[in-house]
Amino acid sequence: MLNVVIFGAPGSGKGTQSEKLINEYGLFHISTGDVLREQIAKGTELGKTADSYISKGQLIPDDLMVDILAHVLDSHEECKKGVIFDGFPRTIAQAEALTRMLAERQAQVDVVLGLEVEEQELIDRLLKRGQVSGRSDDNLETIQKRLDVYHNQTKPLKDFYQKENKYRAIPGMGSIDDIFENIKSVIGSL
Ligand code: B4P
Repeated sequence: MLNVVIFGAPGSGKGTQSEKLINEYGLFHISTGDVLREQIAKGTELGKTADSYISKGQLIPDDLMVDILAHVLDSHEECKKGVIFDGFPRTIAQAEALTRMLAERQAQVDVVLGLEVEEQELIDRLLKRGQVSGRSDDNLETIQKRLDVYHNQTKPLKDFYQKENKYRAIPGMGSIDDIFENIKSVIGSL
């Protein structure tokens, strides 16, 4: 069983590399961004709440996000074979909750893959995606807010997982395949 957290700023390639990890290792993929966007598309109460935060570039409150993740973990047997956590945790409180939730299931985070990408490249990628995605958060104003949120609330997790000796830096510039080769060698060395 392998539990991987894929970590990085908005636009760093978390979703992109997750797709490749699923194919290579057969892990179950939990993207909290995808879960929230699905609820928005269905027009549920949760979706309406989520949209009010996402469109402003803010994070969904921790308590709500942790409940959502626990529900996903409990409703998919496949999680027992190992999970890619994509976009979760995004705060220290979420990281502590993840440690607790996995411990209750006799599991742990095995590795945190930190995709490291220069700021201008992040902005360029998200603006490019915004031309086709229709996402309410892929515009310049919201991207800037998301990057601020990342620096203030999410980046401290790098330190958190470095102290646990779980953080592995992955250079996230360059071709998608080259980045993935690097990821495979990190996982191979575990
Ligand atoms: P996410 O869906 O996680 O969105 P994201 O940070 O933009 O990452 P994503 O995975 O989509 O993009 P990627 O880097 O792969 O979150 C959206 C919002 O949901 C958050 O802002 C927040 O409001 C809310 N949310 C989600 N999880 C939450 C949580 N745990 N707590 C609270 N709130 C939460 O790719 C970006 C683009 O770059 C793509 O177009 C891709 O094609 C391109 N790209 C990737 N790799 C590339 C490369 N090597 N070269 C060139 N382009 C590349």
